[in-house]
Amino acid sequence: MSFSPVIVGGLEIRSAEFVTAAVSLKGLPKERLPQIAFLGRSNVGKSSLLNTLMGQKKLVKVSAIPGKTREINFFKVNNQFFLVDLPGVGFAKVNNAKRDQMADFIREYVEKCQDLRGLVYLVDIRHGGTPIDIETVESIRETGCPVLVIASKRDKVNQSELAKNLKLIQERFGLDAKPICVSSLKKTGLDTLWKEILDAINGKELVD
Ligand SMILES: Nc1nc2c(ncn2[C@@H]2O[C@H](COP(=O)(O)OP(=O)(O)O)[C@@H](O)[C@H]2O)c(=O)[nH]1
Ligand SMILES: [Mg+2]
Repeated sequence: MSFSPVIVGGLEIRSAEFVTAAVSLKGLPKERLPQIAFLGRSNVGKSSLLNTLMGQKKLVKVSAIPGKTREINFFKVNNQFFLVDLPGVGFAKVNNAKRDQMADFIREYVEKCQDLRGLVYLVDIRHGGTPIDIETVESIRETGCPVLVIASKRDKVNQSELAKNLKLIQERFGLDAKPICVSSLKKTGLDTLWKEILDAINGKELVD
C-alpha cells in the first residue's frame, strides 16, 4: 500500500502504520523502538489526537462507545518509534473489576516496558482535570515514568475559559508551566506537542 507523506506540526510523516494490539505484556511489539504512550479518560480525545498527529483520518479507531478499547494499540511512525494508544482510565459502563484489571495492565506496561520514553496524559480543557485524572497522573509519576500533561479539545472553550482552565490544570497537576493545549478538530498545538515527543524520543526527559 502506498503512503503519501504529510507534514504535521513541522514533522514529516513518511509512514504511519498499525502494528499490533496487546492484551497482555506478552503482546508488546517485538521490534525495539522508543515508545510514547497516550493516556486519559475515555472520550478525552486520545485516538483523535493520535490520528491527527500522524496525519491520518482512520488509522486509529475513534469510538462512540466510552471504554470500548480494551487493548494497547501500537502505531509505528517513520519506522523510528511507536505511538501507543492506551485504554481509557476510569471509564464508565464496565464493572469495577474490569476497570481495575485494566488499570493494572496499564500500570504493568508503564512499569515494565523498557522502551517507553514517556507518557502524554490528556485532560479535557473543559473540565480541567478530575480527581481520577490527578490520581492516575500521580500513580504514573510514582513509577518514575515521565508524564506530560496536556489539554485536549481546545476548540470547545473560549479565550477566557481557556486561560482559566489552563491555570487550573497547572495548579491541580503541579506543573511548572501552563500545559500544551491541542485541538484535533482545528489541528492546533501540534507543533509544540510533536517537539516535546521528539525530544523525549531523542532522550530528553518528557516533563511539563
Ligand atoms: N470538538 C472536538 N472534538 C473532539 C476533539 N478530539 C476528539 N473529539 C471528539 O471526542 C470524541 C472522543 O474522541 P476519541 O478520540 O475517540 O477519544 P478517546 O476515547 O480518548 O480515544 C469523538 O466524538 C471525537 O470526535 C477535538 O479536538 N475537538
Ligand atoms: Mg480511543
